[in-house]
Amino acid sequence: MAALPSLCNSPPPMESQGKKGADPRPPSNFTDLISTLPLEEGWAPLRIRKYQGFWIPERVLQGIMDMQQNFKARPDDLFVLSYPKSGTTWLKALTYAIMTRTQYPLDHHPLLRQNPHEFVPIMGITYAKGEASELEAMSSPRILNTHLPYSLLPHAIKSLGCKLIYVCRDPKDVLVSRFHYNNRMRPQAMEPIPFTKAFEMFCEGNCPYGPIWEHVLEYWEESQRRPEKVLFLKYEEMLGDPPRIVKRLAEFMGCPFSPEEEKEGVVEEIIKLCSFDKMKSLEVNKTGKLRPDFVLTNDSFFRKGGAGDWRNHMSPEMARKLDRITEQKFEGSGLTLDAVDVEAAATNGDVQAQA
Ligand code: PAP
Repeated sequence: MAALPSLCNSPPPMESQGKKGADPRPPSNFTDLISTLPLEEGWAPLRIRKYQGFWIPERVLQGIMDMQQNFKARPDDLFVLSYPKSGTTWLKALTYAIMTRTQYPLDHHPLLRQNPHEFVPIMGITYAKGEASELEAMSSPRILNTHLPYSLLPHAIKSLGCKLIYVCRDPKDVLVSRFHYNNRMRPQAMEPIPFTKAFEMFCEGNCPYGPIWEHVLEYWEESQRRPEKVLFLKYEEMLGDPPRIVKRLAEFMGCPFSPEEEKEGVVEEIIKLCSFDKMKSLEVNKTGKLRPDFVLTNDSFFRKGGAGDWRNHMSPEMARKLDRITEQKFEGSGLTLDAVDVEAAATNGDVQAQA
């Protein structure tokens, strides 16, 4: 296999990085400020607070404020960004597999033994745990993740011109995914959130990291201004043409596939390794947990996959209402969510994530 450019040569396998345990540096104390921010409790057990225009889960807010002030970006950092439940886990797996493809044979890849979130840490949670030193201990180039909107990213990420990859998804499927994920967080004694209530909160923008439309638009606009630094992807496009997206990702990351790699089927191997069915079938993703104190097991990241599950949850009126909000919010931006393609495919059954 041909030698790869630098970004792909020295991967950061998290399994061997940093030491576990608390960061000796105490997190900054922002609790007074946090208690004054507007609170939404409808997504219990999550509590979300409105901070700089977006609803951020209270449990990570202090970590996020700490991160905004103290995160030390490196010019070769790569960021995987998304509104939650938009395809983050898949994008993490793909970027990590692309970056490390010469270090590990794809049939013995670490992604077969560990969940993608272990290789691409969620920065806000790491800071909230007081473990920022783990990020500092990672070797370059790092792949890092946050659900923060563009306007709330630590300034250094922008001023250093780090590369950003954003994935968005049809808001209707995002809501359905969030609804199930949130209900799984609830202790058994708690009634599930009724879907109609989740729908209302989502439409109001009162949803973790919401409003979704402003979140998506901020990255969309930045990708139009700086296409060489900000890659904007759609989950439905990833489902529709994985080879094109995987090649596009590798080019953007600075490690395109060589003609030999393409001939050897490396692109297809990566797609297969990171596919929904493969990931869901792995023992670590059936029973494993990201951390012992995390409420959910890894299987909660692999529910159904694909596009169009909103049809099983929403009336046509609800779907039209949500689509209308999306159209109004995106009007004039040049962004569409390819609702037509998804519609067409969905008439033949849901668009399923590829095996
Ligand atoms: P996160 O924000 O908690 O990290 P995220 O990975 O963004 O979640 O989104 C989860 C969704 O991606 C789930 O959708 P669903 O609830 O509609 O099923 C999950 O099934 C889907 N997903 C996870 N991995 C893959 C994959 N490899 N291919 C396609 N979809 C995937």
